[in-house]
Amino acid sequence: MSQTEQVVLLSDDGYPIGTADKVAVHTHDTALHLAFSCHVMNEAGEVLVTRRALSKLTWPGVWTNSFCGHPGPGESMEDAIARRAERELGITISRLEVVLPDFRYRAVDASGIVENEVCPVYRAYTTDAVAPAADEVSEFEWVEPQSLRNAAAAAPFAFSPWLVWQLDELSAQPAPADSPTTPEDTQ
Ligand SMILES: [Mn+2]
Repeated sequence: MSQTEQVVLLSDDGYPIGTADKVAVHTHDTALHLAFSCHVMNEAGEVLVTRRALSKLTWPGVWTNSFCGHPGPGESMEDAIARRAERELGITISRLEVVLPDFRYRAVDASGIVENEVCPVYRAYTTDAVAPAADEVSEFEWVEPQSLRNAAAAAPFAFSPWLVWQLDELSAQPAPADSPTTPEDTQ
């Protein structure tokens, strides 16, 4: 394994065209690369929201989805997600499914650093107690998915831009089969 974490660079139409050092690639003019976002659920149907550590290069201190990461060269998405779940949150995940396979975004953080990723979005479950790595996650909360959507819609500036966009796209999808919509006020 190399000394530094490597990411997979992509052409504009999404094909691998090389690799780059993870730290070196994230600049004011970041090249498109491969990543993922994961939304972790517990058995109560709550979603895990995390606050990015203040020491992180991009979006320090910003509330976001459970965790994100970059698959290394030759690493499967599933392996990368399991690796980052353990590294960032100290959890094992199960029932991994892709929920936004074509998500892609470019965003600029308050310091001018750019993210520019093809970033499929996954959902997974855990029954573990979250034990975050201090250099990745400074705080976390389990919240009702609808409460998170409401909060992100009311105050999008308080969350990572990719989370806000992901929630918008997920809201446009039908509800998962195991959580049917049951309006409380049906007469
Ligand atoms: Mn990235």
